[in-house]
Amino acid sequence: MWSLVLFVVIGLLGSESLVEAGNCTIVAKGNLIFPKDFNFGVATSAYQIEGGWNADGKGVSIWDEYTHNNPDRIKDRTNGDSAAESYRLFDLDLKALKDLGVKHYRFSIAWTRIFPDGFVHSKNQKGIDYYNSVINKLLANGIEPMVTVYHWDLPVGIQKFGGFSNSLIIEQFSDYAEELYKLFGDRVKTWITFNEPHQICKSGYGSEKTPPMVGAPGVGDYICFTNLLKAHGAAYRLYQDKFAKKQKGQVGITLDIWMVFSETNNKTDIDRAMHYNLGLLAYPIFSKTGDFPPILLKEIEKSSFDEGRKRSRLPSLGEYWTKVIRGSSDFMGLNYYTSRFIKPATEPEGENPSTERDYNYQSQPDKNWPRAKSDWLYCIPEGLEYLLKYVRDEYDNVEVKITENGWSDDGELNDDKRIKYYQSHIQAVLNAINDGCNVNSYSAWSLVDNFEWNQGYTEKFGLYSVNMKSPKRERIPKKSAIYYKKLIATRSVPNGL
Ligand code: GBH
Repeated sequence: MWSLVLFVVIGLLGSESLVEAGNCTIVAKGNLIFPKDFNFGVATSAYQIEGGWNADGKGVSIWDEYTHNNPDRIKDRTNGDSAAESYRLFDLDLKALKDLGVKHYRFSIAWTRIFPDGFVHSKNQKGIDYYNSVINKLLANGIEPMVTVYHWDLPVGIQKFGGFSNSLIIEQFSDYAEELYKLFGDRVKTWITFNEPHQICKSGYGSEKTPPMVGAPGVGDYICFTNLLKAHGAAYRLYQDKFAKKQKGQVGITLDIWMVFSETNNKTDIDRAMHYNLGLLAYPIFSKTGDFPPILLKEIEKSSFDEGRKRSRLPSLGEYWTKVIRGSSDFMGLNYYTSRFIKPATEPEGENPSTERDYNYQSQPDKNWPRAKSDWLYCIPEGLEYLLKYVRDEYDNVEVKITENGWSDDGELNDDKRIKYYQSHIQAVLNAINDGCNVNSYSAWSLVDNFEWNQGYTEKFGLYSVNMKSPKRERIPKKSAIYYKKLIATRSVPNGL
């Protein structure tokens, strides 16, 4: 029923009008004030801001190793060795957070600061002290910590055993997560196990773009997804069994998704594409039946047999794990940045095999959509509204937190395009709420300019600029910081400054 309504809505708007509307603005619909229980915050991740890569007993992560060994793979040959120096200068971040008036701060913990070689016996008190101090200072200032357990910086000591290609990751990750619950769970009430499985698995295992550079398309990525889902499920159950009663927190996962529009408004294409991108991770956790979406299991098994394989490249999770993973999240974290138009491929897409070939759509932005500094990032706020409605209808109106959303540029202080992006996207969230979507949290990416992975410091996402020339790393508010502060204070979406 709901999906029929969605189809009609998309049908009515049509791709024509969408393209016309695709100018980074969106019309307000309904109530103009955010509900009382809706929270605004900002997000960062450890490797991208902390620096202090070997300070106080920290171990080496795959991003430390990768940037040190392959400087030419980073656009400006930089790394996260010092970054915004948040390890040394957290008080500057705290001041910015207070200035903004955020209700929560989403940050990640560097596994290698807690367990330098990845395993529990290598515990490092100084790393623990650092996060205790961050958490205590946040709480003392009325800011709730929202903690990502894993944001891509796997200890090299864990990668030695295969990382996410070995099912050992299930116990390795849940041992680490258990220690975090024990150490910080009296104060941290919102946990995110993994940030963006798509990036972890497709980039690092399906391709060689990021560490550990496995490069096994259509196979390595699915092995990684499967092990990651199991590790997530195990870490969720552990919290329920040992901590939930006393600590009363929530545990979720953050999925990254580009919304899709069909050039022909074909609902079958949209549904199939959404199962392939969001559903691959969301369906096992949030659907009524669990396991991977049936269409993926069927189609990928068939391709695998056609390729002469003995078994599917994406096997079912099986009875035991289906049960562990189904329902293993108290909310769905979503990182939304952008959207694409899709149409069925005329020639097979990508290498054989690969997730692209399994997906089998041509995917492109509309030529009128405004583009950020990042070549993949176009401003299309309609995508966020549609995504939230899609999740409402497909996943029984599960609780959603927007855990990232943001815009890149050269780092200018007069960042009017970033303001336009935030204005339109936060309005899209409010429209979705007015339409019954169960979303209660928004985190802007990012608090400060930081290390943008392979793009180094050439693409800036911060509300605050960081003086990278000075050891003091002064934070300077951009125009967008002042805009976001006003938005938070008024709990509405101001029309500019
Ligand atoms: C999110 O990824 C991440 O959670 C965050 O860490 C990141 O800074 C932010 O968004 C902005 O990108 O340079 O070859 O690794 C969103 C997906 C991941 C897409 C990085 C672009 C760059 C490819 N982005 N990716 S590479």
